[in-house]
Amino acid sequence: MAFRVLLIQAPASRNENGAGDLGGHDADRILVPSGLLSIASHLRAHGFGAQAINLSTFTWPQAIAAIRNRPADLFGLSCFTFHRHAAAALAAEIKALFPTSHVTVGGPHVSALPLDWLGHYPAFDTVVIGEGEATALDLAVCLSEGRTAAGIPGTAFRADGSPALGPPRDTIADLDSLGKPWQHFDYFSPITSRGCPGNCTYCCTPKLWGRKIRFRSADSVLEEIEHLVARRGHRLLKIKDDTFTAHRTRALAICQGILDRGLELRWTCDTRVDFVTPELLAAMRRAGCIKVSYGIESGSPKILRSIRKRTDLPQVLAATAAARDLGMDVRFYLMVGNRGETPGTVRQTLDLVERARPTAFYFCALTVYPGTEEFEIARDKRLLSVERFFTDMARSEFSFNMGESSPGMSHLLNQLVGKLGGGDRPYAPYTTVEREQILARHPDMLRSYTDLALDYCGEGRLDDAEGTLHRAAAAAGRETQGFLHHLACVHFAKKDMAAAGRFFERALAAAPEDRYLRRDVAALNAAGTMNAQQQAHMAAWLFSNLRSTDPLVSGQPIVPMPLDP
Ligand code: B12
Ligand code: SF4
Repeated sequence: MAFRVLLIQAPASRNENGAGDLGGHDADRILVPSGLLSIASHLRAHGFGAQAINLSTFTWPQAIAAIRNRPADLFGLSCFTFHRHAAAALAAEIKALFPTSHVTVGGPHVSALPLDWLGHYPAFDTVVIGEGEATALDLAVCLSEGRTAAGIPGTAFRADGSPALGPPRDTIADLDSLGKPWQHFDYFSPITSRGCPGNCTYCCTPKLWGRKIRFRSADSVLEEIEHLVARRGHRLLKIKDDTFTAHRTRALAICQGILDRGLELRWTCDTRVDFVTPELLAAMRRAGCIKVSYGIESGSPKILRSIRKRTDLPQVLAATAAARDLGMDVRFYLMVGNRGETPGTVRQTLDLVERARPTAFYFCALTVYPGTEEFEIARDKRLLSVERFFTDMARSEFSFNMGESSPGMSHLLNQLVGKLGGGDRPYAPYTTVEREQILARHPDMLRSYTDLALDYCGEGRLDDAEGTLHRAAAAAGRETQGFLHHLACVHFAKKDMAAAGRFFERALAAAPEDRYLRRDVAALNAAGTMNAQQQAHMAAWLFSNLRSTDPLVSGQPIVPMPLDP
């Protein structure tokens, strides 16, 4: 029988109620196990029929049921810190169900603690440390040939019952040589590079990926984007590199390639304020970038030094102003509770938000992960030990106030994290007047028109919206699919059903695979005849769809469903 490999993203916890622990269904927190998809594709490219299933939104009983029906010779789990207990428990279930199978695990959490992990959990046979594709392939080849898995480079394994380390494994020099996940799986979050030029004290990227950043070529990234857009109908992609713009000329080539290939999509990315320029942001905007998220962390120069962020406040203000000048959404990732934090430095952070005016921010308390410098510091201060990651079952993660220890500070942090933490907080949205000014400054950028048109729609100025969209088509020199989709919705809101129908039809003819368009058309077809109130609701729904930055993934994450097609 062919050797069977099953790769698994475990649920968040042993919960009975599904995705509650994932912080709701915020689209930016939907777990797409890109690492597993990459490994599965790589194994497939080398002849292994690897399957991947995403159980991140499953309840525990659903997860067990999914495993029970899928026997394999090699099981591979992915492990973040937050779901380490669930990953360990799932492995124990797997071993009980399939005692002769080999169970391995990889990911940022176990890569930092490979020997401890094996020492605590007998259900795991090996740990894959760091980058997993080449190591997983070696493991699959060894096991399928009936050889021992002991001593494979890049793993921890058991030697005479005791955990031991294999030799280190070199990182993969040419990322284009890896398998192509887009040919096998449906997802919305490409990863186009590995590593980061930063070396922040709270982050495990430097240890996991090394300080030398590696990039896929622009051609490979464009092939992926084109496939996801044209074949899978995604019109909204979230590029999830640590620092997407680290290689300026590559980022420019990707933007130019999107235009050259005539790809119509909206996309977002994460980066650092010291790796953008107004010119690069303009190129990104032209290519459909709607949002850029910056790792800001703090508004205090002292804190930025203490976490080794290597950015300064003028850079934050300049990078935000440059993105706002173009009408892009700007999200700040912020932290509180870092070493040196005082009520005064927290206020500096809040002041920075006020001065810079991002369109959203995301506050987190300092969380200490293994494999980071903060972990070493917390351990030296006896605040945290390796052992607690295994024994403290109550906590998914460990957040600390490493700053001033005072009742005033605790009160402030509780208030802040309680009030502002736990997800995106919208802030300083663009006004319609600002949108008009942006269009006046950037009449060559199609997003300037659609954003303004949607603002007009929100104010019930449907004629203005229609006029703005026609100006967009004139500026583009053609009726783009996005134009047709927007115009169909405007006509629907104007109760001109015949025109709406015609525009929807033309939009579908231009892009039959577009899942956003198909969703809207299907909903309209299913709705049948509507009274005035229902029609108004439907129009509002259509406009909110056009604005939405939630990727549309069939069945994920609301309905538990494997990612494997
Ligand atoms: C995209 C992303 C997300 C996405 C989706 C995550 C996902 N993939 O499922 C979202 C936005 C949802 C997210 C959320 C969070 N994230 Co996040 N995220 C990332 C990011 C930027 C990229 C992940 C990725 O796809 N990488 C690329 C792939 C190829 O790498 P990989 O997944 O690590 O897999 C490789 C190896 O690890 C290994 N491997 C992994 N699994 C397996 C399994 C087997 C069997 C084998 C053999 C090998 C193997 O091989 C893979 C291929 O080489 C990483 C940073 C980074 N650069 O990796 C952070 C990161 C993974 N996130 C992190 C954190 C902390 C979080 C949050 C807790 C943040 C928060 N406070 O809310 C949440 C947790 C999720 C939740 N509860 O909602 C940390 C994890 C630290 C830790 N020890 O757990 C990271 C490492 C960032 C950092 N540097 O600190 N995240
Ligand atoms: S810039 Fe971001 S990814 Fe890079 S080391 Fe700092 S926190 Fe980690």
